[in-house]
Amino acid sequence: MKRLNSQLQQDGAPLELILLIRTILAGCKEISFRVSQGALAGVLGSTLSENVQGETQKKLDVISNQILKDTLRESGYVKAISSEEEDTVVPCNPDGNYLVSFDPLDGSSNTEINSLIGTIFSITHAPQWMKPDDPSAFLQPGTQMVAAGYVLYGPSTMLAMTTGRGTHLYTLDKTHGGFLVTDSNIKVPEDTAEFAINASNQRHWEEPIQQYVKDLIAGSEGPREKDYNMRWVAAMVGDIHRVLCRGGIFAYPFDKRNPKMPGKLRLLYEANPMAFLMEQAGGLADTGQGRIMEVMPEEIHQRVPTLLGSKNEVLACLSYYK
Ligand code: AFP
Repeated sequence: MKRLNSQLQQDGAPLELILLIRTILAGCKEISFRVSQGALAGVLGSTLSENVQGETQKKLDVISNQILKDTLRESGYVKAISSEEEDTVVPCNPDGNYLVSFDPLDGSSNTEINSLIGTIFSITHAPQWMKPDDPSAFLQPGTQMVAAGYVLYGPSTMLAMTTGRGTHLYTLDKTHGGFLVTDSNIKVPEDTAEFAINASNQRHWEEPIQQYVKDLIAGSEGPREKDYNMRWVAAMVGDIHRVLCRGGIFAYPFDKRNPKMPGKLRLLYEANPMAFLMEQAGGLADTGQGRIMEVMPEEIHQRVPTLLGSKNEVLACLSYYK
């Protein structure tokens, strides 16, 4: 099986980017180990603190964030990082050539039930003019990403990653500690009969998504004329992994509850990296108003509505917005 380095070289990734990706993955391997220790290492449960988004932090959120922060700071490749668990950007090496954004532990509410969780990351070039503590350099649209991926801590530890030359799946071989390519250039099926949405929020949705989901649930007796199945992992990494592997549509749509929070998912740490992976696998990623990767961020913790997945199903969903 092909190793990570060979795949990245084949895809034309420059040496420094390869070294940076390997640094991120070294951190993820440590997170994978900590996660697998669970209650034995006393890492489950919440801390007494909240992150900048007002969410109670789990112990593993804090541990995972610290591991990635320390690893990236020491590497020298990175000028600054932004993390879902940090109030503002974290300055690193003033001469670093890259910026890294990450959600250190997506789906952390799943830690207590030993269910799917993961780390999501994206990488962009660091502008020359940028001061390491200047958040404005992170306000680039997703089209500027040079790499993005997630590591899924499931029954196997898996990596999905793209450098803009297709999306590849890797599995961590714990016998020698390397990620091996187990599926290259994956293609998301264009059609699907599976959707993922938190239906308990239905009363807060806008009209187009209300009608779309109503028609999916109507199944073969409704206008879509086929029966759909629903799945919800409550961790975007788990839901997107399923969609990448066998198709589907994942939606966290616009929500009328709080105008300052039009969607739950964060543009930099969740929506953009997943959109890059999805598009590189032939799927679509939209907010309902346009391509996710073209959204110009206004602040690092910005949230956006998300519709991602099988091409024809996302197009069908978008037709309700027209
Ligand atoms: P956490 O990282 O705070 O656990 O949130 C996970 C997440 O942002 C995303 O991964 C899920 O799709 C979504 O929240 C699930 O949220 P609800 O099930 O609460 O709607």
